[in-house]
Amino acid sequence: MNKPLTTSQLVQPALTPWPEALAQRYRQLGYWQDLSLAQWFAERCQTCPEALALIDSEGPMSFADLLEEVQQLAGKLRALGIGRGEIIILQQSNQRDLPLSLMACLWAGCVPLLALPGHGSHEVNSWLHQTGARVLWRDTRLKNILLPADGLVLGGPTCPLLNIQAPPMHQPEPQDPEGLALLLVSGGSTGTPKLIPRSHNDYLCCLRLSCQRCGIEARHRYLCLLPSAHNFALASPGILGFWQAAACVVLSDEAMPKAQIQLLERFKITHTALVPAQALAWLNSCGKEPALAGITEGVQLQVGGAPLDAATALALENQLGVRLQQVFGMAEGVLHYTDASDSEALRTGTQGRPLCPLDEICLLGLDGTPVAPGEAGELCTQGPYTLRAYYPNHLDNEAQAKAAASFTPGGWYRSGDWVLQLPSGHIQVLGRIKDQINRGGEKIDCAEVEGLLRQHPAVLDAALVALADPYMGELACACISLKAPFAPLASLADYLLKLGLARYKIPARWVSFDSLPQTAVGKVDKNALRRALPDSLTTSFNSI
Ligand code: AMP
Ligand code: DBH
Repeated sequence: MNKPLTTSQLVQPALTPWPEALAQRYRQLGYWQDLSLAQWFAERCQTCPEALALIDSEGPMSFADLLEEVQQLAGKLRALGIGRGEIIILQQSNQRDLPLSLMACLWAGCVPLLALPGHGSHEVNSWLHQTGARVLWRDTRLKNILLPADGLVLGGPTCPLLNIQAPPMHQPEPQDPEGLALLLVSGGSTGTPKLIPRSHNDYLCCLRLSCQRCGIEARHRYLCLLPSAHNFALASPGILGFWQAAACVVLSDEAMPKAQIQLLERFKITHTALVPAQALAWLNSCGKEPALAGITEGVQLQVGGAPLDAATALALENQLGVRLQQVFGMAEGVLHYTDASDSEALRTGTQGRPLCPLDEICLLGLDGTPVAPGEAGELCTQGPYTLRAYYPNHLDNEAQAKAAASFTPGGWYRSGDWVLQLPSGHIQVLGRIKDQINRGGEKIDCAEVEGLLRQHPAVLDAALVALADPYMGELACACISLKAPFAPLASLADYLLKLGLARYKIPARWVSFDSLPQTAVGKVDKNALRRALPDSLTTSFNSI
């Protein structure tokens, strides 16, 4: 049972503001410019109306087309009675609908919550519940969505937006630039997927600086292959960062490496971004068909989201001829980039330097105190585009307390990443201290999946551990102790799928234990579990 909420929990705002002194500094030094995202968008579109903004499978759109479409959609949202400040859950694939619905929400003064296409009804229902949202705007069909009585589903062939007549909204809804602009979804390190509130000022700061740092110009073209609702694809510099430079973005859902590479040629792409698993697949394709490397030659390739080993990084530069840029980021904020001017060792062996001179980095040891220079520690940070608290979860005290534990008493974000920092400021990511599996950039929160498995009538206890995988980096292995006979164990996957859990979170391997090993305090001992797994599992298996 949840305990009653305390007053401080009740008053926690949607977006916890930065301390006044920091906010002043960010503003004085020009990192915060007091514009709303919609005002920024209007300015971008009006400075170069004829320029190409976007290409997808339906064809091209100019910035003027974009603006007109957004103004019309925003007018229709209004006519449907969707009000200022309402949260709208967006779940769209990599087509124009994602940036259009995102900007339309912002134009109308609503708050878009950016779900990824891979999220299932389990995740979407938990956000509907947590935020009290009633509108879901999506292009895929999800079963078992629990909308409130006044709920509304937008998108698809029966979308109410298609039939409603409404005047376009010519001016964007005025917004507080320091207030909540959008909600991103974290990979999560506690049982409930966490929501990340981002303000207009902070999000514009990170996309503007990313655009500068990566040297984006109007003549460049970005191929967006990662889910465009992910922070990497949206703002690092991503779709919005390329628009900041009046450059064109090409959106594609293409999943096959060879066809992805061919898109580079077809659309004269200069930049793209991949997670390491995709980068490995590109290397593999070019190994089989060397002519493909003629296409990748000279392309600026960003790789991030999960660890990239130095040998693969070098192979990307040498065999694909790309200009590699490592990106270490998180939807919570702070970004690190390597630069073209870095030495080969820094480009291939580190995850880069912080984006902003005002990003403050501190490495804490396991005892919570700062480590000596040159020693590894947990990356903790504050800065002009790093959150001060997660979106509150008033319905779940335990999740709320765990989310609060991701911050130091001074409000710095504890990333859970175990890193080294070189004197040059470059970071090397050594691993994680949070209980999370990184499946090729998609983060699986162990506690979340374990909690669901424990609810199965035959399961006594469950623990997820990571297995190394040559393609995905890590895969999830579920270790299960049973309280009633159940076979085959792997059919627990169907149970998780029926609950609506995202497909990428379904464990790839299932191992039965009489009882799970425990630590002295009675927690499941994951180190002992990993040691107990048969070698055959950890050395050879196929990715799902
Ligand atoms: P998310 O919570 O989905 O925003 O994922 C952020 C996490 O992804 C970071 O805290 C890191 O654990 C991981 N990550 C992102 N980029 C990199 C990278 N370049 N190398 C290693 N890990 C990364
Ligand atoms: O993994 C991430 O979340 C990530 C990686 C690179 C990210 O959010 C980003 C860049 O902005």
